[in-house]
Amino acid sequence: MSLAFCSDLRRPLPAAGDAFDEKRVLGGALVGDPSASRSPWPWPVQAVLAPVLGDTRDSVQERWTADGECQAGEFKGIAFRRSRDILFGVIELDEHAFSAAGETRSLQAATEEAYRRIFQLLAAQDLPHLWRVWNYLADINRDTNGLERYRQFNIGRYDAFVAFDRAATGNVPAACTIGLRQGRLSVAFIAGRLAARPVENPRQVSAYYYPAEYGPRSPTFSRAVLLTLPGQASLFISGTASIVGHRTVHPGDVAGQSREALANVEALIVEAKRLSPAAAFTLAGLAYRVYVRHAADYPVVRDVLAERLGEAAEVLFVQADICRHDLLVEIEAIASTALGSC
Ligand code: 3EB
Repeated sequence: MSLAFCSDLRRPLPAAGDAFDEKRVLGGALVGDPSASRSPWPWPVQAVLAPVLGDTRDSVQERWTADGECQAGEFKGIAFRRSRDILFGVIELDEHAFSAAGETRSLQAATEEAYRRIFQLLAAQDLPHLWRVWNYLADINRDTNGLERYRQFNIGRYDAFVAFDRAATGNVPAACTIGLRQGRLSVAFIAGRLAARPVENPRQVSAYYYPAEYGPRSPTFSRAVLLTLPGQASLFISGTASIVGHRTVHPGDVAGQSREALANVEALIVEAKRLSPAAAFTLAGLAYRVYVRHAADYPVVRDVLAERLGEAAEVLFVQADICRHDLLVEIEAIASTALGSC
């Protein structure tokens, strides 16, 4: 069993139509303006409609590949593909469809429904362990009905975990939850037969223990998860920001926030190596997706990262909103060097 990540950020991916490659593809993402390349791929793709920064292309494609042949499926609006041991899926929901009479928090309802369907699918497919989730929603920092939309999202996510008797602390997936200008609620995920190990950051309060000042329900995610497959250790680092303890640090200082977020990523690598001493994770060897709130801050963020990671690191910069209004940058990463080829 193996899982590989690849991106066309630095070199073109094998084209669809290559029969061998296609069979092993689980799914992927298209980050940027999708108009040029409206999913010609015969596998589930999460469209992340957010401007790509610092690249001449309008969009970048990413792909997850398994070591064996995959089968496609559809379940209650979830497009998925699975190998024997790993499943990638995408669900998009129109929250307006959840604004039934009396239901004022339609995003919360849509979120709970998306996660309920995911948990039903994973049970039906007998691949119960949710490893990594990518959440995108419009207007993440806007208040509606007296509660910020990110906080509504957190209630819906939490309620679904509890409704399906899943742990809401400890053994929870790695995740990111990011705001876009428009579009439906979009949730992509990777799950599998084996449990991944959660990794927490000693510099931060676990998100699932955040105090109530950040919302009525805490966010349900791990700082990272470590996946140990035969001959392979993979690390999924969640969206990581300039938070120490549970507080935002360096408000208004995008360079300071970039350095602090990197220090948090580094702390997670140290933790991951402590848990899996044989794994060769390095800061420069990860594949990054970096969300920058203000496009004008991009050169500062790029320079701070280049200073720490070197110019050769694989970094995709995207303009998007972060879940706290005072956060200017968020960094997520995958240990792609430890993964197989695709
Ligand atoms: C933080 O550390 C920053 O709610 O799924 C990072 C990663 C953040 C995931 C989520 C939120 C989430 O709290 C925000």
